[in-house]
Amino acid sequence: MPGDVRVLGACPLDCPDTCSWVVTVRDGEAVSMRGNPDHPYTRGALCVKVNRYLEHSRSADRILYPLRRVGPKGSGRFERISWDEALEEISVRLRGIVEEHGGQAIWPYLGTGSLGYLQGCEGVAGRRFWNMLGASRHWLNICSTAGNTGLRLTNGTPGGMDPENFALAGLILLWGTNTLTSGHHLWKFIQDARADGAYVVAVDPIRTRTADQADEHLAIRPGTDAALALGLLHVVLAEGAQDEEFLAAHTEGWEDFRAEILECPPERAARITGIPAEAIHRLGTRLAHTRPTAIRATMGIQRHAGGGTALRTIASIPAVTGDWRHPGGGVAYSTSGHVHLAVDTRDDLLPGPVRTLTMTRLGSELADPDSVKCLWVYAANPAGSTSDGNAVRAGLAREDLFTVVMEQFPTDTVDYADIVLPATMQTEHVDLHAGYGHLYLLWNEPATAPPGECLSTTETFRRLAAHLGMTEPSLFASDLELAEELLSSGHPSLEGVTLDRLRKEGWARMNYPTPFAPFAEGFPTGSGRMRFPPRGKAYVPPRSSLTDDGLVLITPAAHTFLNTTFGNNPELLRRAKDPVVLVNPADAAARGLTDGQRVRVRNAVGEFLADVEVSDRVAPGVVASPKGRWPKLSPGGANANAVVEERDADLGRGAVYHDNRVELIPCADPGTRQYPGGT
Ligand SMILES: Nc1nc2c(c(=O)[nH]1)N[C@H]1C(S)=C(S)[C@@H](COP(=O)(O)OP(=O)(O)OC[C@H]3O[C@@H](n4cnc5c(=O)[nH]c(N)nc54)[C@H](O)[C@@H]3O)O[C@H]1N2
Ligand SMILES: Nc1nc2c(c(=O)[nH]1)N[C@H]1C(S)=C(S)[C@@H](COP(=O)(O)OP(=O)(O)OC[C@H]3O[C@@H](n4cnc5c(=O)[nH]c(N)nc54)[C@H](O)[C@@H]3O)O[C@H]1N2
Ligand code: SF4
Ligand SMILES: [Mo]
Repeated sequence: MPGDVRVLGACPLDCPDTCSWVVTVRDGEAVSMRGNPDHPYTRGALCVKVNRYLEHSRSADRILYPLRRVGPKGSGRFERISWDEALEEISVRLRGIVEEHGGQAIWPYLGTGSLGYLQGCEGVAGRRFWNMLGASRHWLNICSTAGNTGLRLTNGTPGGMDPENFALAGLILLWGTNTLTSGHHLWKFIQDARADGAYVVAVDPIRTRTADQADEHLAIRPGTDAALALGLLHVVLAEGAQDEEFLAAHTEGWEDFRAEILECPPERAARITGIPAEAIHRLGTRLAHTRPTAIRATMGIQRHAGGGTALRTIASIPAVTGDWRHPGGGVAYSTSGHVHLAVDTRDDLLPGPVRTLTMTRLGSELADPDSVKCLWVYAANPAGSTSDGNAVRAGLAREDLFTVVMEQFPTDTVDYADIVLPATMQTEHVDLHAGYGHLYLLWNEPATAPPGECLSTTETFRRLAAHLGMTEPSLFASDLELAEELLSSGHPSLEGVTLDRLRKEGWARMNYPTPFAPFAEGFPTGSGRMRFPPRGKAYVPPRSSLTDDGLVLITPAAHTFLNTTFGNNPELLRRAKDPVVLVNPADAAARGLTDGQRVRVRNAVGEFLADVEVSDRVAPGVVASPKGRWPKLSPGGANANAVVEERDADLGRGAVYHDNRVELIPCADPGTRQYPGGT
């Protein structure tokens, strides 16, 4: 229509694809949003979730004004207050807490609701403000840290292949990743490779929709991937297919690692992984003779006791085969390691050394009444997304805890807040983004004015700093100044990428060659050499392997939600139906369970309710129930995190969402449901 304006933006969600979107604005209203057809990775498509983003931004339950609690904690009863009242109450409380208990009694709990460098976690929004108060550090370990740490130990960086180069591969391993659900834009590149004859293998305990589309599916026992990697490499060595030249020039620790491989023939790997030895042998032979081989592993694979090591050992494969020489060969986990924006958290503003608090330990940390006095939650929904949901809620219920939540929607976490601050959504604020599944930077220009009195994260912290009488100039940098600063690192990958250009064009590829073989000439490890796992450190078994009691629960990405984001969208909830737990026919029969029957999924830490879906998509001994449900919108008022233990993975203090044992108990009381707009 004449007068329509096209505004370019970026999807802020925790998804590797970081799509470029085009919003059409008519008379100040956003009337449509679609994937940018000009963006080489987005290629015109968003996804089933974000296709509803505009509708979601206009939902009736959007939080539009600052709120103060009037009911008991957890009740979600609030009264509207002004921003001035909210800032005043917060200032008084924060000052009191700092004076009485020290700044470290404040926990700034930032999640992955936005990956923005201004508004979200990639730029650690708010950190300069928290440094002024001497608040505790926050370790965002909930998502990818075990794998990141494993890859840093191996390659010096979590960065690896350019996912676009999957189009060049002859063999593709989709290893612990559900591409068609949790980052589907890679699929087009996989299909390009297939058109040229590539063979695609999915390695996943679940026969996912991605596994359905692969040429072969290996149903691995959860948490045993490193053993599979060793078994495959055993075959590569037996075939004499190791790249001696690459090994000599670019690696260290090969002799030890070689000995480790030789101790794990396919038969041994088969016993550990549950994959038949012949299948390991066949795939090992393919791997030995197919250059380039591309491996896609994402975060699901590292949510186990040995998850960091799994990435470390898998990342050793292309160093043995020499795949890193070739574009289209190697491992793609997260391209974040290739992003060199200048994030300056100004830690020099801290009054002294401070402790670090770990996201997945929220429940136990809050259980200590002397530790945390103020919990400040932003872009996070811990009551729905964090381990040991019951402990989290018990902690949030503490009367003496001052809880502030910056939110867009009335989540379970919001229900426990003392003060709620209304937050803008992506179409209403400025941001700068980099994908973790591609090599582009994206600019997000706001398409509309914020509704009600919503403020962006940056603006909220600027107002707080002013209200507290702070004068440090860097606390008041404007969004555009912050963006300029981020782009000013001087790193060669950013040469020619200016703010002007980003604002005009919406996105820019970082300066990496096309095609890209990041480690063809060496690794960013200091020595320049890739480091194989030391002797005895190539496989760490999952916790679930320590006992045979019960069933191993995997809580993977839901197709219709993004973590708990969209968990209140009526249409997506309708499509998702009631929570299910996939159970193998043998396990169902052993427990007398039938399809559709509601069960308690239970262990020592808690329980949630789900309907049994009898299915051979999971092997005997494994059950699966997708993440992302809002507890208060679920039968029984709990989601899968009620049975996830507070425990760390081997590296990076990663979370263990897929490494818990449960039992299924028939449920006499079906629980209540309160879906918005439902019955
Ligand atoms: N639709 C949708 N998309 C999402 C998300 C979402 O919630 N919904 N979440 C986003 C987030 S937060 C992230 S971090 C990313 C990446 O998140 P993903 O890596 O996609 O995470 P998961 O779905 O947990 O795991 C991927 C696959 O790994 C499998 N898996 C679990 N344990 C093992 C194992 O031990 N070995 C192997 N081989 N496979 C295993 C699971 O069965 C699952 O199919 O996805 C993002 N994309
Ligand atoms: N059982 C189980 N649990 C899991 C996982 C699993 O595999 N299994 N995966 C884990 C993973 S990978 C992740 S990343 C975490 C994610 O866990 P969280 O970081 O808690 O992310 P979400 O659950 O999506 O909640 C994000 C909230 O931020 C809000 N939000 C979005 N944008 C903004 C903004 O700009 N400003 C403000 N103030 N708020 C905003 C959204 O409305 C939403 O309520 O969940 C983890 N939880
Ligand atoms: S969630 Fe992922 S696939 Fe969907 S629009 Fe956002 S970046 Fe794209
Ligand atoms: Mo994540």
